[in-house]
Amino acid sequence: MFKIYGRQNSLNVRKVLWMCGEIGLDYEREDWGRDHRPTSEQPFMNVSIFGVVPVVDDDGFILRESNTIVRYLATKYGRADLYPTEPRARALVEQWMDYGNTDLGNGMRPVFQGMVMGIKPHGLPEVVAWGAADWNKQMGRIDTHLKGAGPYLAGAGFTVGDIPAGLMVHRWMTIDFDKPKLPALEAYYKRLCERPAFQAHGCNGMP
Ligand SMILES: N[C@@H](CCC(=O)N[C@@H](CS)C(=O)NCC(=O)O)C(=O)O
Repeated sequence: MFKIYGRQNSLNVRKVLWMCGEIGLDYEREDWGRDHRPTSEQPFMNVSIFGVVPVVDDDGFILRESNTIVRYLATKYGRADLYPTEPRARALVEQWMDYGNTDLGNGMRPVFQGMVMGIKPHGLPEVVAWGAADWNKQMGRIDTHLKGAGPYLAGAGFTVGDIPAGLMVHRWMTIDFDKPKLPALEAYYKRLCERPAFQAHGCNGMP
């Protein structure tokens, strides 16, 4: 049985849960991380010394890094529709995955940690203001991209490239702060919200 270590309100764990839903993979999950058992406890350290969730155990094969786990599942289950094998098509999907984990998250972190979690130093007003401006700028770029492409980030079909960024879009839509109107982004979010696996692990009431 595929086993997932990690709390289900973690954005990175949600990527893996969403992917399992997309491919219909059964799993068991143990709560680890914030507000649950700390990842510094020995049973978790025995699985991963890195102290972050998610970690998965696929019949003894231990893997961490949410994006890597998502790609591993697509490859293992032969889902070239979600993760193409043709080099250019694959690179376009990976481009969105990398962006979703890097530039798109820089502004999100202070906004989420400051406005939702109340964690310092990100909670400092000037840091939150910087984060909001940067996050809005990145979302504006996705909106512009979607106007000339889409309906999904890498083109005509839903791919794993939509998973990290899709969860960021969900969080951006959910947190109440000053945001520009971005119609193409909004339409994209609505499209994602039609997917049962995203309803379960994306637009499910958790930011
Ligand atoms: N690069 C890692 C980052 C993992 C990460 O930062 N996970 C956070 C939750 S989103 C975590 O474990 N936080 C500590 C905790 O929950 O105790 C990945 O993508 O899997």
